[in-house]
Amino acid sequence: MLTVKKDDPMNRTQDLLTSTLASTLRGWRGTKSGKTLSQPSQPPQLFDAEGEPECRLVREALTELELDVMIYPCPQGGTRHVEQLRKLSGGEEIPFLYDPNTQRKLQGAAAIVDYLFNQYGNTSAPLPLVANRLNLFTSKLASLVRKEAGLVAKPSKPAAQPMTLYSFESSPYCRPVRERLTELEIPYLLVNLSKQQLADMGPATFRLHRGPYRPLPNSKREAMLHRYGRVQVPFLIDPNQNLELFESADILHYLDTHYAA
Ligand SMILES: N[C@@H](CCC(=O)N[C@@H](CS)C(=O)NCC(=O)O)C(=O)O
Repeated sequence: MLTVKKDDPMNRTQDLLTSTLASTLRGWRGTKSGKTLSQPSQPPQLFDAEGEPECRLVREALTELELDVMIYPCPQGGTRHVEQLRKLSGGEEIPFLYDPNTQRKLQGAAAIVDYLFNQYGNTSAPLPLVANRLNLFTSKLASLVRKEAGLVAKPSKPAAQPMTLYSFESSPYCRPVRERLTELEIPYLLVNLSKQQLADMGPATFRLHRGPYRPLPNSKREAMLHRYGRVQVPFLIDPNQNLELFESADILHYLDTHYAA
């Protein structure tokens, strides 16, 4: 049983408020998607930093396409994935996407968002998601309200195997977890669990529709419900410690306890 020390309630409230504000500044992009797409046989690899404005636009597109992706965090001052990034891209700039399914390599939010929609959505990127000046500006504002969170590396111990995080981009509870994974340079499979219907709306404990919760058939949500008994994000799986954990405060405490140096 994991013992969990609760964060200072004031800090926690402030954290959730600014996270909600960040999502509001982006108009809650990165919340919904259509029906579950078939996932490519290997997840694309994204070299990312949670607090970096261009990276946010890429992750919003990934949520709206409901695509899973391997995240290699590259915060400022980080070292763990820089060599891998340099080998693939020839430089150190993020966001950078490598798609092992097509061998395509893309640099920058504009090229990546465009590629993802064409390749996996069979359409062009909708205006609210393209990396134009307005979207970059509001993404910068979202980063500003989160200050340096998810941007700068902290001393950390390596995770031998990548973790898995169930999340969706705009979730105010998931953002602090993704920020911490970035700061600790922990690679993870980001499972995007977008909202696909009215019944998915609202917090897990207070859904906006009445009656038992029924995710769309053959969706990732349905698979999660069957496997783990509930659909709630964030949900972290750490194969290194054989651990599965709900609740953002518990996940943050766990990461700090086991991986911060
Ligand atoms: N107390 C939980 C709250 C988590 C929560 O309510 N997450 C929302 C997303 S922001 C959720 O899972 N909603 C249900 C859904 O997306 O189906 C935590 O801190 O992790």
